[in-house]
Amino acid sequence: MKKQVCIIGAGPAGLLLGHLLKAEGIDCLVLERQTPDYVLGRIRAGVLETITVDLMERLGLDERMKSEGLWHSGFNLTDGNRLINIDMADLVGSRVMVYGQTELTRDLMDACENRDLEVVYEAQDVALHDVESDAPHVTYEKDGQSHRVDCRFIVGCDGFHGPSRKAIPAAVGQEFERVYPFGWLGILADVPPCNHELIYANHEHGFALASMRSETRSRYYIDVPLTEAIENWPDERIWDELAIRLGPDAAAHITRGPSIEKSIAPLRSFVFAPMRHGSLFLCGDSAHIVPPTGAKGLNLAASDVHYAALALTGFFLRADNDGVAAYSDTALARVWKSERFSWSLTKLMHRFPEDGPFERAMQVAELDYIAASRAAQTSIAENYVGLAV
Ligand code: FAS
Ligand code: PHB
Repeated sequence: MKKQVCIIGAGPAGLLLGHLLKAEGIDCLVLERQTPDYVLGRIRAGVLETITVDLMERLGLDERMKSEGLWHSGFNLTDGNRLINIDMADLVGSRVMVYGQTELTRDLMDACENRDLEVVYEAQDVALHDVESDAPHVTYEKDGQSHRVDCRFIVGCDGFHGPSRKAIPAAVGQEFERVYPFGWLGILADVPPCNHELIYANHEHGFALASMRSETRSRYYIDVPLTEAIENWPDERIWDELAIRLGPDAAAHITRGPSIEKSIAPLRSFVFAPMRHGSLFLCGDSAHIVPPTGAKGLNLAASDVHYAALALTGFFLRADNDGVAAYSDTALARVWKSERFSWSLTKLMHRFPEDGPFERAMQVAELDYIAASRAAQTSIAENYVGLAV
């Protein structure tokens, strides 16, 4: 089979890119190892920046998001003694959309047929070949048959554990990493949220986040040691801990209920450079991971895809190679700013085992400063809604 672009991975990055390229008439194919249900079964992101909303709008795929999603013009930081509201609408004239990654991925999946975007699910043993040449190819197994896709470019949208990043020689690639000493235990429950906006809490018991998927479905997180087993956390124990960590005001509004999903995700900051090598582009979690505190992971995948689509459209429609040549630096510039913001919010709102009284006093002083400074709040708001692409 011959395609202009072969995309590996049908998560949000792969599907968004597939739609953007098809919308420009560029012939592409998406290869996904899992089934559609498996991909939709992963509960991940919940907050969308302007860039992600704009891309869905540009693709004409924003109808359900606009009707079922929630615009949030603010969010909150608390350390039990106070609730600091970051009013994004007032501070930077912008807002975020609360709409689950599952729903966004479903909208992208449902629109594939209309746009004639071919996605091969359950494609096994995907392998990349000759990525340093102008004629790379991808091989995969499907239903016991071997398949080969010859293409001009390969785009690795296959997440942190996918094969694409590993196709870049170690001598070329550089890795930057910080692994955090805790994970996020998240629960999803069909109960109304305890607040109309998100609350991030730094409590002596640890971190907590009150988020949501709708006005009847809530998403909560607490941090737990990385070694923690989910079996040790029956629902009631999680609700008790949330009531303590979120503070008395929020606790008074928590509606308890059975969890419909419960999982622990490790926290990591990770960047791989370069994000293009020869005819291989990397987009999304295949090139970088952020701790979810800044709600940046999915949105960074969207901005990578935005830059990759511009570069590939320039190449195929205008024989312009500048975008391809500049892709890695352009994408990494925004990645590093989001990595910094996600790391700084994680440092501010979590208790690190190695921290002593001085570090704790620094957290309190920083929250004091944020509570009193419009400039500090504006900086946080500007980063949370998403920096310009
Ligand atoms: P994905 O991992 O989503 O998709 C990669 C795809 O490639 C998968 O479908 C996988 O099956 C496929 N694949 C892998 N190997 C393959 C192979 N060999 N062959 C073929 N296919 C292969 N981000 C936010 O912006 N906001 C949040 O609120 C937020 N909350 C989060 C909460 C949690 C608990 C977690 C874990 C993450 C959160 N994130 C959040 C980050 C998350 O949303 C990711 O950044 C996002 O899924 C990245 O999308 P992709 O790059 O498409 O990678
Ligand atoms: C979520 O709703 O899943 C969520 C929201 C904000 C974050 C992380 C996760 O920072």
